[in-house]
Amino acid sequence: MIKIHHLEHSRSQRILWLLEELSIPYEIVHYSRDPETMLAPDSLREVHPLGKSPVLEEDGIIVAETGAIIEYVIEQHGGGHLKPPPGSAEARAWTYWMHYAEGSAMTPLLMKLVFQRLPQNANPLMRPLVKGIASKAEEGFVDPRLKEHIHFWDSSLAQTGWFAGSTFSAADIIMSFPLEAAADRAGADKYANITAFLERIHARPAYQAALKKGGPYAYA
Ligand SMILES: N[C@@H](CCC(=O)N[C@@H](CS)C(=O)NCC(=O)O)C(=O)O
Repeated sequence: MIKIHHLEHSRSQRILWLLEELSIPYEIVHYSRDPETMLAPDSLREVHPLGKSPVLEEDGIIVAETGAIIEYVIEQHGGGHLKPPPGSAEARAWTYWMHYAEGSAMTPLLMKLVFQRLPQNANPLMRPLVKGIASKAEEGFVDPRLKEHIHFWDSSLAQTGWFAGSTFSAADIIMSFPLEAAADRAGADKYANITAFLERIHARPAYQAALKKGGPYAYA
């Protein structure tokens, strides 16, 4: 049976959701974050050297990286679901989003999170200075980049409401995390197509079932 090494409050939630959408039985190994550092416990490094979640395990096969896990599941167990027909324009879009979500969209979001947390981790005497530098970097560099990405998502969703063609697919699953995070901390909730997308995915029974099984999930 598929085993998912799942860290609370994390991107890993998408894999549980994918498996629920496909009605594939799976087992979850739960990991909690360190309450101070928010990092994963060292025990995850015994599963994969980088100690990040998600990691999929099946019959001795270990697969890390959300996109690679999604492709593995679709290929091995998808039965033709959640991926457009090979060779179609929709399939090319699907592959694009599969790489873009973690390769491009998450970069400015992660930078924003780092700059937001910098002042609170600084020496109290240095805090005002660090805060000033962090705000400058956020406003001058990160926020404009992030805005471009958010506009891009909103206009991509304008046509059909989904990322790869006219129906729901695993491209929507991988894109859910950047959109959720950006709605929470970067103003993406002010964009109509993004908000409608988030409402639609959150209402899906498989999304709800995955949330119940996965435990705490605050993507901020
Ligand atoms: N691009 C990787 C990112 C993996 C990743 O950074 N996972 C986070 C969860 S959101 C994690 O494990 N963080 C805990 C840590 O860094 O210790 C993927 O999509 O699988």
